[in-house]
Amino acid sequence: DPGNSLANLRSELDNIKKWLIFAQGKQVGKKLYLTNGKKMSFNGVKALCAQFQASVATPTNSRENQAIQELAGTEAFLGITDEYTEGQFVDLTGKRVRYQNWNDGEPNNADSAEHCVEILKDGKWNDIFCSSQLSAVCEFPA
Ligand code: NAG
Repeated sequence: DPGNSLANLRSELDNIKKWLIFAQGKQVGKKLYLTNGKKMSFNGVKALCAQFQASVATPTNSRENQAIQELAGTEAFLGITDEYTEGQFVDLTGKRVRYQNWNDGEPNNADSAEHCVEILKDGKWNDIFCSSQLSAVCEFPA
């Protein structure tokens, strides 16, 4: 019966998702974070994540922030910029971000040219050049 084989397929896909999260990912609520461990520019990360119908990791609370920090293990881009209006940090849908976790003295828009955001090893945020080469972490609907 085709309904049954579809159900089997679904349950097998659910299993594979669980293995992937178990082995490689971090899940917080309805979000799944994955990294390929590669360093690239912000546009590079955006394009990479888009290939998988995913977005750039964008923490909206401290649990998500910690998951991204642990997964990346190093500096990584977040899906947040002030490239449209200086000092106004928005997510990739253009929505102003509420949760923020800036390092002391940040964002400082160094050289008047830091319009992207990196998560540092300790989980704090720093504004940084979008052309920097940083780790790629994508965000998927879990
Ligand atoms: C610099 C950072 C800058 C940060 C400052 C804090 C780079 C290219 N620049 O090294 O974003 O505001 O430290 O002291 O990493």
